[in-house]
Amino acid sequence: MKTLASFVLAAAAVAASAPASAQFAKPEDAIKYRQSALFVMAQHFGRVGAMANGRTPYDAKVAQENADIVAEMAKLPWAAFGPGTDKAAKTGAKPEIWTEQAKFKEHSDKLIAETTKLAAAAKMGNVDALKAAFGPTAASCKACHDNFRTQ
Ligand code: ASC
Repeated sequence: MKTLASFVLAAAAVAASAPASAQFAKPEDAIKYRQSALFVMAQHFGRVGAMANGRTPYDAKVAQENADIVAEMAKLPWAAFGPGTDKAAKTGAKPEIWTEQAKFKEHSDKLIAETTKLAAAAKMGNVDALKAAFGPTAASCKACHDNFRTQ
């Protein structure tokens, strides 16, 4: 009984530590999920960028709404790069994602940190703060693409 109880506790601990988003019915779903999350993030990041670069008029509320979405989306793709999701569907993901996992995680953590700062900057309501945060965020997108995505 003691053994069963500790097994149940251990299983519950594992389940609780895995994000809900880490569970996919099949590898193709994981690939579609991460590509979709990155696509949605890019759409909203593009809207922030247009304002940061003066291509569209600065609107503090719109900047904040879009930057918040970017920061939320930035958390999602990484759980979908699990084992067996390297080539189950068309993907630009390089094998290094799975062979250099610590380095890949550094890149995803960096993106999460930069997009969090971007959202905080957008909340300040001035375009200069937005501009200052946009560059480092775009650089973190690019660094990961340069290392881990086929061009
Ligand atoms: C974007 C977008 C990316 C990044 C990257 C930054 O707007 O879709 O993937 O910025 O181009 O270098």
